[in-house]
Amino acid sequence: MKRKEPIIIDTDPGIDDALAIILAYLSPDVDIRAITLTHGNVGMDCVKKNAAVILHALSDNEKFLQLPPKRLPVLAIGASKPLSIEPVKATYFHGEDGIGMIYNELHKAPENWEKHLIHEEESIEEATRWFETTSRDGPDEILYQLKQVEPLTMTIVAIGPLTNIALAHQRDPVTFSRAKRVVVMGGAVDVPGNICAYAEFNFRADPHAAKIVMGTSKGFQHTPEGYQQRLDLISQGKVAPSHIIIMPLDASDDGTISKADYDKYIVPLGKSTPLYGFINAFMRWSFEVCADYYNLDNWAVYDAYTVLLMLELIQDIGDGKGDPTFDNRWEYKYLDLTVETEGEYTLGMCCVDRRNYQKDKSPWDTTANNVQTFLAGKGGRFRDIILNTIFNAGIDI
Ligand SMILES: [Ca+2]
Repeated sequence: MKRKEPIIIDTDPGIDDALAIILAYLSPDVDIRAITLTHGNVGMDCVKKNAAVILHALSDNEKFLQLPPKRLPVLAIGASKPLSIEPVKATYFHGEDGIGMIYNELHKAPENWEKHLIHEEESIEEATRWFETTSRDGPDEILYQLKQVEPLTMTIVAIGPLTNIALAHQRDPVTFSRAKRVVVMGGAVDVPGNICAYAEFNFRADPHAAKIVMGTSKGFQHTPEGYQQRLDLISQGKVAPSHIIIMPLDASDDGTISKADYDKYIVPLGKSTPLYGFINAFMRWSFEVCADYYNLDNWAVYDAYTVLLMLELIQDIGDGKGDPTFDNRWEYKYLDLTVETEGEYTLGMCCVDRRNYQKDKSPWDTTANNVQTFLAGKGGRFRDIILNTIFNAGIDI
């Protein structure tokens, strides 16, 4: 049987988080070991409910379609606030409930969903669970999962503010460096921000955490030698450089679903399965917001696009080899990139030294960060893969 990539998804669902989790869950190449929750688009109470409801829709769907059940992911509750600043939210895009105001009429949350989140709740039988619980918090769950697998084999997909990821690194940097890579949705490098003029939401929502996570890339080399050096350091119980990847707003043009495709492929599915009923309940909202707020007839699904990038990176074990066609599909650079944590107008902004002199020294620190930064994706595959993987559209790719 083909090896599945073990992954952890760190998330703040969130409408595009919902689609990202569903895409990862239905992709045959990955095994979601844990979902760790962070503050972000909405507060932790809504994040917990939305995560429970997303996983319930997936589990309900498996039963409805009589599919073999998957290993249940662990749902771990993480940071409810940023490291150093006051929380910010993105209810303007996601709705007050974080998922398109669905719970009053469009989609009922399962009964007792709150009880399912309580660890060691004995009244809930094993067979009726749709996720596993844990006494560990989000950062500890990340570290726990990384210890369960061989070094440099587990990917973390971070699609919310980076608080849990930064805390995991701070609590145990050696174990943290066992991650194969961390694929982050975040930042705005050469384009304007979204939550404010200069910053993308996830980096603005916890700039200190984003700076810490970018800093773990110091010394990273995407080469066979760099890969071997990381393995050697970990086997000696030392901290190894982390492979930090960001999918900033720059790269998102290709990660969209159009209203026309939504109307053609998704709306007609209605409530024909539990999953389609759920997706149709929240997706309607995103197209309304895109039209009303941004005057756009397509929706950039950043978090799900980040999952696509993660999927296309799987073949690369961390030595920079892997799929030889990868570079035809993505544009990226390795940047000494850090994040503004003090600015009055620029909190959460990506800082990159674009000067073409003084390259012997990083302007930010004694050692340069080395963040693999994706600046463009090509080919419109995202739309095809989403439509095929989730909606069985049968499009030739
Ligand atoms: Ca998110």
